[in-house]
Amino acid sequence: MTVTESMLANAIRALSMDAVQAANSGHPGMPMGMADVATVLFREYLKYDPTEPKWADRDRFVLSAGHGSMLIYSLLHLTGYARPTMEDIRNFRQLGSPCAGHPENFELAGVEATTGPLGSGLATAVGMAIAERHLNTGFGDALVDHRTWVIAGDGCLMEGINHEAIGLAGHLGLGRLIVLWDDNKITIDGAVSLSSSEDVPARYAATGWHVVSCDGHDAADVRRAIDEAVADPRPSLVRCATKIGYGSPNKAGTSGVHGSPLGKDEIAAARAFLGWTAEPFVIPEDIAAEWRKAGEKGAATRAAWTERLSAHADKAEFERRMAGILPADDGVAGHIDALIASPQKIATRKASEIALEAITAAVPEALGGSADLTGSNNTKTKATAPFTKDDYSGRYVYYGIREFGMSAAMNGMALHGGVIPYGGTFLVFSDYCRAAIRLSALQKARVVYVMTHDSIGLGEDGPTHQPIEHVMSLRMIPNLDVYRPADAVETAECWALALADADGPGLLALTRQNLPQLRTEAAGENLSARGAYRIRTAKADRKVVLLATGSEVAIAVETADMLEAEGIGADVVSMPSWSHFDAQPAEYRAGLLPDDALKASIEAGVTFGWERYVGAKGLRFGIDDFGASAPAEVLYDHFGLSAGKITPQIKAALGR
Ligand SMILES: Cc1ncc(C[n+]2csc(CCOP(=O)(O)OP(=O)(O)O)c2C)c(N)n1
Ligand SMILES: [Mg+2]
Repeated sequence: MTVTESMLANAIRALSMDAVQAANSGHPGMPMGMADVATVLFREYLKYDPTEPKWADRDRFVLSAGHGSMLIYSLLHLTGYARPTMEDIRNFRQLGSPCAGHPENFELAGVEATTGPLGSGLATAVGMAIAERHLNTGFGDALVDHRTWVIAGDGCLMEGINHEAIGLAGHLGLGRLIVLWDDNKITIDGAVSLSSSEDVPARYAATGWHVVSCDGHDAADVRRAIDEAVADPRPSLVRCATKIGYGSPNKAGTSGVHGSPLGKDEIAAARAFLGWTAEPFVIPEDIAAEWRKAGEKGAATRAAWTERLSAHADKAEFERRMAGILPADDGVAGHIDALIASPQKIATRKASEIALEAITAAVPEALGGSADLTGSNNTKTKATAPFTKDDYSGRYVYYGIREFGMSAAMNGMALHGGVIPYGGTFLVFSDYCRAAIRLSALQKARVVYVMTHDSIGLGEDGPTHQPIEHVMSLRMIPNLDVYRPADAVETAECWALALADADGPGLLALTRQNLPQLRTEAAGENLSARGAYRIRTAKADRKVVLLATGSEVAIAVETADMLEAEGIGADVVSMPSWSHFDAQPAEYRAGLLPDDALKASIEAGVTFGWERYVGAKGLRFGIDDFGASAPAEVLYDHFGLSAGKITPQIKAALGR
């Protein structure tokens, strides 16, 4: 019997409904509905080699509709990836199985991005497409010549981030980005028409996309549409008309099949409808063989590519960049030497710009940008020309006012590899980026967020622009290193740390206002790497330790001077990074924060959280309300963040 395309797709359907049934949770509808489209994609278009899943020139495939995770698990298994095994699939959604509820990039090679928050995957794919075009200009078609494919559902297209993502992709003319839209007209609550009546294709077309439609259950029609998408120079939306849960005779086409097991009886009915007689988790050998053959097709293409790489003049540089290994000199050490020789009283955003001049000159993979605040975030350097539709060699993306879209795109760039993205906005708008920052951290993506105007120190723009809870709330995200440097030297040190961390994001909180350079002597090491260190040692008998971050370190030093003038010994600890400090040995931490001294924190943000270091008896100077509009110095005094206002309170606590 010849194996038909429908039989191949039915293998996906069977695995999906059986795995969801076994787990008694999951989403069978989407994989069953998109099985035919995915079969065409993975057999005929997608460039990949399951034996070398990290092959640099593979196509990137992002399942943006992450709830349909069984679709990608089925495909990876059937095409011959080492994982997931059938045992892994049997254990779908169970602890220890790489077949997590939603696809996780760190669980399985072949899962390029963690998806599940709807819309994010598509926006992440935009970044992958940016990275591909950029690297293509540097290394040529011989080494970099691939596409980015996305399967997205109604939800991905409805989310606000979709607007930002497709606007950016359309503007940049990312023609190698192809989105296959599962147009099944169903979401969880029921018909899409309950909540939406927009003309999606018209919206995409208006945004500079090519749009083509097909019958998602007719393989020949899917091929026709994909061929058209591939041929068109614009990014493409392929609208695939499908039936959610196709194969389930009684539930297909309804929201009932979106996120619940079909149930034993309906699975039996589906088996009969599809003519699928094999037991659960068994793929008939002829069908399995046909799928393996599809998976083997890429090997020859990869072998030819490997030969081209071997003969390529830029082989070593290409491999270095794709491996994510920084150049031997990232430019920071020389820059710090210059600062020590000639101290700078500048805002840390300006210090960041100067550090970036050195970094972007030394690290060609650094690819910057800003969400329309280039002049305020100080993110653009001489080495970074604009990345435009006409010149993808540029290293600076004008993201427009698209903070979430920028952040998600940066995730995609980092996950693609070969580039290290950094991008800026005001710290207060980190809230707009937050869902993507969380995904940077979860996905272990090296993204550097440059967040300026980091406190009431920004002054007159007032409470809407003044971060209060932001630094503290960002510290709560696991695997995100938040840095709040105190001066130009710490800023450079924090940049070096953020760049060096290949396994997660860093976020720099930087000031608008000028700060004195407190570090004027060569340290011989990156002191910020400790997370916190003594920047000033008590002269008199130590009674108090002042802990501060960023712009408040200078205030802490002034406070210490006032206390010392009255014979009260005060250490000042600068604490640019909580996460780095928490990773230090216990003796180091205890040495900085001794039990026998009063501890006081000074930070122009919420005091919530500082108990962790100052203890129940410590003092916490900060701001637990929204800011106000006034010049920065007036605000610092108004909110009590000055040496003159802090010193008496410390004396009182010491009984002096
Ligand atoms: C940001 C976000 N909001 C809500 C959800 C919960 N959720 C998961 S799937 C889904 C419906 C998605 O509809 P659609 O994309 O059409 O998927 P289909 O039902 O067709 O499989 C929702 C609301 C989510 N995963 N992410
Ligand atoms: Mg839908």
